[in-house]
Amino acid sequence: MINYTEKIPNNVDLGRDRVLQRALEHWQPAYMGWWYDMGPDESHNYEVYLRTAISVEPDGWAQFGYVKMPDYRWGIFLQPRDEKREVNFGAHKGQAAWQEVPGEYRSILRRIIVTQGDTEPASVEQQRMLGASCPSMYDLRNIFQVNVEEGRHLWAMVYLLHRYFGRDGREEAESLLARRSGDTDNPRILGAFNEPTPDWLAFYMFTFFTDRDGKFQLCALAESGFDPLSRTCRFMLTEEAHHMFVGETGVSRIIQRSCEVMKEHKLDDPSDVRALGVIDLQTIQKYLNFHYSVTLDLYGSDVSSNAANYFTSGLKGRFRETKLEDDHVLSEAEYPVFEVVDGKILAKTVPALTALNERLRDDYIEEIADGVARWQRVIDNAGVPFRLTLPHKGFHREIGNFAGHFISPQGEVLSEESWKKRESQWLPTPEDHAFVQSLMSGRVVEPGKFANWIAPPARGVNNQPLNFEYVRFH
Ligand code: BYC
Repeated sequence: MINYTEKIPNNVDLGRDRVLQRALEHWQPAYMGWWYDMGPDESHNYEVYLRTAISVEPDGWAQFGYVKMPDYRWGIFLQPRDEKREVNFGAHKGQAAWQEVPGEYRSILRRIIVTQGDTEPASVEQQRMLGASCPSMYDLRNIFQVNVEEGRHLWAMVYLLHRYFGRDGREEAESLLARRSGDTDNPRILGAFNEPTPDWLAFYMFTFFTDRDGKFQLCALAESGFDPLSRTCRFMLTEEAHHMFVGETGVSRIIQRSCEVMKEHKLDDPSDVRALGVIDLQTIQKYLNFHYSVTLDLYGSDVSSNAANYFTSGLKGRFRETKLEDDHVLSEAEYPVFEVVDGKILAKTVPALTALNERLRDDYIEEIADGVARWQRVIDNAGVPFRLTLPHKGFHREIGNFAGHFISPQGEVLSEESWKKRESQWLPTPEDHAFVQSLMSGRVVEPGKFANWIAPPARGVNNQPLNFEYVRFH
């Protein structure tokens, strides 16, 4: 029997909600079973300097201390309710925000919540072997922080399923623990969450690119007229920011270290750079191309009636919906999308309502471009003549109008044959992966020490020094 207020910090009155307690009595042990099987490998006895959210107050959402991860207090938090909140877009604009699920939208709402929820355990599964090759104790602690918070984000979606969707919700919550990233019979729902995350460069790229899809999708769901979903996503966003920080600074530190070595030894040929035990910038560009293109697919088709329905129903809004100055109904508005016609990429105007996936993807691309520009500054400051570029939106896509076409990073439409010939210049090859992994053959865990291929961060976690014992192994 679980002691709810002790074990599960929450602001949803769990101590008095018998229905929710009964649902969790079954699910919580299954979740722990999943964590033992699929959570970070061999980590169960480590004590990790983690932040735990114990309330939504400013001093409650980031409590730091040593925790064994299976004892992490996965909590259930919603941003406090605004009694005056309304549905802010779509056909129900102006109605009071819904506190219960509108009957007619039950199944599509459940589907959105399940799709969101499915990504959270998937990412933990993708990252589970990385502890064995961490570049420092600081980085090891950070990946564990990301993992426990993805676990909490699963709890957040499961709370909604249990509390608002009855038996169907309980079944979906169980299925979230049954699917497995990359499994051929029972894979995770969305493409990028079935790709392996085989090394730390891939991990940082994933948290920079793919966690940022998480941010944009959560922002769109935070606009939802279904108030509990909105409030849940708002609180999740506070945690998501740290995951993107880990990714951005991780890649930045790798670039910095490579540039330092290139400068010191006055060389820029990739094989010379590799010989000195750091990652050449060409390989970093290839990883960027991969993670960016795979993540662009996560936004769905450029023209989507699903997306139009989600919006018109008031379930999923646009990025910063309430800050946008238009009618929030989009009955007349148009939006450009691209398609490949006779070997050319042409813009085509479509009803904005159907182009909402594309619009969110464009908002995302804008933010990504800023982050890549910050990486470029690290290269420029080192005086290394190399430019990191974002590939064309159509490059290496499997979902939407570009799927089935062969677009180069520069945006040329190629034949399959000529694209395939150059693929190894654009995307990481098995040899590139083998090289990156050869640098990460063991873990670096002496406090204050960092692997040769990455620079130390500017500062430690929660004002602790860099040589702080972030993980105690026993
Ligand atoms: N892979 O009309 P369309 C995060 C399917 S990440 C495979 O374009 P829609 C996180 C689609 O399901 C954020 N299948 O799709 C990050 C549909 O199937 P049916 C996760 C795909 O519905 C890091 C069909 O293709 N949250 O939080 O407009 C670590 C037609 O599609 C994919 C969400 O995604 C794909 N990439 O848009 C941890 C928010 N894309 O109907 C966590 C919730 C599409 O033919 N999800 N399909 O069976 C949604 O809003 C929508 O489901 C999507 C897709 C935007 C993803």
